[in-house]
Amino acid sequence: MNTFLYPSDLGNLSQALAEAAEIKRDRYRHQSLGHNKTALLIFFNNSLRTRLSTQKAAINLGMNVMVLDINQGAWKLETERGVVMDGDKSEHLLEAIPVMSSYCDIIGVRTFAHLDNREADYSESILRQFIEHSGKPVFSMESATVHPLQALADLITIEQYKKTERPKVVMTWAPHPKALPQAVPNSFAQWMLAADVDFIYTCPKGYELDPQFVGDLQPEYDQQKAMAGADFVYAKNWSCPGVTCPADYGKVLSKDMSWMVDTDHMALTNNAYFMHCLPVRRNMIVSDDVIEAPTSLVIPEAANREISATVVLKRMLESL
Ligand code: AN0
Ligand code: CP
Repeated sequence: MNTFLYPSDLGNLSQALAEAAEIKRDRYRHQSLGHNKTALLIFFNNSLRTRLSTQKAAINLGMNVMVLDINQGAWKLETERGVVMDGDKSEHLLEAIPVMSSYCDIIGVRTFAHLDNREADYSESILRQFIEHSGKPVFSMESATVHPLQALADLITIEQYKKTERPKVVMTWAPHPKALPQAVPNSFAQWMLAADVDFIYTCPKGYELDPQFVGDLQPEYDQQKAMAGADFVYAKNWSCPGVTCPADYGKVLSKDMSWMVDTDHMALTNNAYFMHCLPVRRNMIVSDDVIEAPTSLVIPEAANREISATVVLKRMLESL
């Protein structure tokens, strides 16, 4: 596997889930695979879970691991070609990428959407430059439009906790004070549609996700109706994807607090489990009661990030 952005990069998902289950039983099973191999994890944005779980995954596989925070100690990078570099950026990505790749075997990149230019974000312009110019396998650690390590961990979690063969999984938009990327909901929807679950999502008007990720699936605008009978409720905020109104791309269109997931919402479900990728703002996205309930999976879900990253690094090591 040379790139990791989409479920199709893993091929058969049942096979990947079987590998995840095997790794969960013994996470050090493939420790010789990464001997004398180095992973470089590059962060343009903050992270707690991705940073730690991906390092741990590399350790599980016997790899060496290096972490670079671009905005803390490295030179500020220009990412656009043709710019006269007379500002605060000292180095261009086009030099930085081959230099960084000369020190490692596999590269992970976190580079959030900037939310001001839909075309640049939706073409994954920064991650694509790494893929094109590094000559190394590259995986997204949340890039402009996708967060596949999260979605794979979410799928592993659903597989682990489901009580029926084909559970009903409902993703709901929830309010947040700041504009957030669409990467998490894009990937969650894309992976759920690729997996064997009954998936719907609900959001206010204007928050429709890009057909690249949801195909022709339309949202249910009535949140209460969507929640009825859910086995899993996956909450997430996202900013306007600009599908119906491109001029609104990246904007906060609603802060309607009635969308926050509380016990009244959960009462509509089939005693559903609650999921969120974290970090989460309590009493904006989800009430204290719901996130602290025994049905909240946020901690095991985060723990499964180590498993998803181990599966992905293992696949990349196998094809070096
Ligand atoms: C990010 C987001 O919504 O994409 C990262 C989530 C994993 N969240 C925040 O910036 C709060
Ligand atoms: N869920 C997730 O990716 O968390 P971090 O932003 O802390 O890595």
